[in-house]
Amino acid sequence: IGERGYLDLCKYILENGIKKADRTNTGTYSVFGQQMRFDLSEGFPLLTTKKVPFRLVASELLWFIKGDTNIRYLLQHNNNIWNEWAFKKWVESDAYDGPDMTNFSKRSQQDAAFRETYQKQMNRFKERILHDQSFAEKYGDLGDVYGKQWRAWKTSRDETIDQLKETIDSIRNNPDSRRHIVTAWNPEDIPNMALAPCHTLFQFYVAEGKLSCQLYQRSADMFLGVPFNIASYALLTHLIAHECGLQVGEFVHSLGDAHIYTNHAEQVKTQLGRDIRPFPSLEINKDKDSVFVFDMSDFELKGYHPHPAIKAPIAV
Ligand code: DHF
Ligand code: TMP
Repeated sequence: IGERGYLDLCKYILENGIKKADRTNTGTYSVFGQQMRFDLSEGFPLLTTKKVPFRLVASELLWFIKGDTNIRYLLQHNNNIWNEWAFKKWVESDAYDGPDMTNFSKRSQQDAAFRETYQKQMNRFKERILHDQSFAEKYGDLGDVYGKQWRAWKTSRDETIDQLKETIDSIRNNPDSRRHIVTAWNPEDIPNMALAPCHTLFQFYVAEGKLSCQLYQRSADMFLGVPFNIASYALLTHLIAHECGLQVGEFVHSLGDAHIYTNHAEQVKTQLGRDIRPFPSLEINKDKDSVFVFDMSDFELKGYHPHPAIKAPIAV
C-alpha cells in the first residue's frame, strides 16, 4: 500500500527478479504480475523518496487529454521526456544527413566525444521542432500513440471513437457500469507507434460516491517510468472525479513485466535507504468543470517535501 508498496516491490524485484534481456539491450531484473494500491483520499501519490517532477507529469497528461501525439507541445512546456523517441525516428529517416546516430543512447553513455555530437544534434532537432512547423509535423509526431487512441480511435467503418469522452459520460450517466474502459492497445496501429503503449488499458469504478481507477501496465520501468505513471493516473482520476462531482477512491496499479534496469540498481538501493514522508495534496481550480479545459495553472500541489532527485539513464 502507498509508497511503502512501491519500495517493497522494488526491493522484491532486486532480490527475486529474473535476469532478463530486453529490447533495449540494457538488461533487467524482472518479475511478472504484481499490483500496487494507493488510497487517493490519503494524499496525492507523488513519491517522496526521490523528487518526481510533477510539472512534467501534468504537462504529459494534458498532452494525452488533448489527443496530441506531437512532441512540439511537450517542448513548448519545457518537457523533454519523449524527445529520444521522436529523435530516433528522425535520425533513422532518409531526410537525416548529420553524423551517424546509430545507438545514440548507449554510445552517449560510454563515449564523451560522441555525447557532445549527440547533444548538439538533439538540440538542433529540438529547435527545429519548436520553430519549423512543417518539420515538426513530419518529425515531431510519435505516431498513433496514447492521445490518438484515447481521443480518436479509428474504426474499420471509418468512424472515430472518443474513448475518454465516452468514458467520462458513462461515469456520469451510468456510474454502476462495469464498462468504464479506455484502451490504448490498438493492435492494428502498433506498427505505426514510436513505442507500443506501456500503460495499456484503464478502468474506472464508482462506489459510495468515490471514483477509483485501475491501470494495466504491460511493461513497467520501476525506477523511471512508474513514478510518473502513478502520479499521472492519480491526476487523471482527480480530474475526472472533479468533473463528475465524485470524491477520489483508490488507484490500483497492475503490472505485467515489472523490471528494474541493471543500470538503475544502485539508484534504487539509494532510494530504498530513505525514509518515507507524507504525500502532498492536490488542489484543482474549482472554476473549471471539464477535463478538457484544464491547463498547467489549474493544478497546485501542497506540502511536497521530497528527498532529492536521483539521476539515471533511460533505456531507448
Ligand atoms: N522508456 C523506458 N525505457 N522507460 C521509461 O520509463 C519510458 N518512459 C517514457 C518513454 N519511454 C520510456 C515516457 N515517460 C522519464 C520519465 C517518464 C517518461 C520518460 C522519461 C524521465 O527521464 N524521468 C527523469 C526526469 C526527466 C527530466 O527531468 O527531464 C526522472 O528522473 O524521473
Ligand atoms: P518495451 O516496449 O520494450 O516494453 O519498452 C518500454 C519501456 O518503457 C519499458 O522499460 C517500460 C517503460 N515505460 C514505462 O515504464 N512507463 C511508460 O509510461 C512508458 C511510456 C514506458
